[in-house]
Amino acid sequence: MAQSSIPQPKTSLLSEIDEKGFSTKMFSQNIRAELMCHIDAHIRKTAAPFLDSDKLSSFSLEKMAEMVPDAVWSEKMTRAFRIFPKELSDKVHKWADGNLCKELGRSRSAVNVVYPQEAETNSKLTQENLAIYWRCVRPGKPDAGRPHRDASFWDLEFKEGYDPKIPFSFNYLKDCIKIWIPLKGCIPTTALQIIPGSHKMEIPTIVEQTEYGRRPSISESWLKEHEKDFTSPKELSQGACILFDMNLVHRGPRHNNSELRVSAELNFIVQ
Ligand SMILES: O=C(O)CCC(=O)C(=O)O
Ligand SMILES: [Fe+2]
Repeated sequence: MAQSSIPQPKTSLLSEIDEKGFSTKMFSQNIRAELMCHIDAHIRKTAAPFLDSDKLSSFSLEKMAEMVPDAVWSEKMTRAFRIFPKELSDKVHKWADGNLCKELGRSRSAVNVVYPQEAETNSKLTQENLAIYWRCVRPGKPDAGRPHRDASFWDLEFKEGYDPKIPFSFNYLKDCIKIWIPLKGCIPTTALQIIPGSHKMEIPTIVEQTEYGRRPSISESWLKEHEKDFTSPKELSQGACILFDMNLVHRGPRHNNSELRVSAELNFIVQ
């Protein structure tokens, strides 16, 4: 994959992302409802074996999630099972292409595909499925990951031979924007939290061996020093999605809200 990109004039949206590391945009209510409908069905199906069948439809999604033992939850909620089916991911990509591409001063866009092992894990996926996926953070559970920069993950993935199957050459730092979409239960204490301006900072990061493989890890002392800088843009609780630089530090917080926190995310690659 080529790492060079043609210098292009900066639009105001691009300048804002370049300066602050992020921007927000109202997301489509209709697509949000369709995505939630798919997630609702997946959670209900996961919970079904642990419930009396006559109670299935009357329980809230929160109650459903509560019925699922942690080990089953972890297995059924690996990323391979949280990737949206093609008809839904196409809608999200089409929305982003129609609403953001021009504003970013680019003429075409693409989204990377799933990892080959995910298509093996989930028989409903093919290797061509776009890697647009959802997350669900249950109250009081460790479902959210550590603070990170997505660019550090890209670095590792490309080194390990991942092919995103983008039909044009692109630079994964300059031509890629992360989109995080709130779907349910996203209030400032549960929604994505970011450190504005952190995309331009020097941040000590190492690569660690974890139970999930090699993972980048930001130094604990840096995180401690910057704990007070994490913030959640207020627009997220009003239905806007956030667009952010691949080097911006962010995290999904653990929370104790009574509602599940559900969101979707994708890498939006533009040329
Ligand atoms: O939603 C989360 O918990 C984390 C999201 C994230 O890391 C991302 O969108 O890149
Ligand atoms: Fe991330």
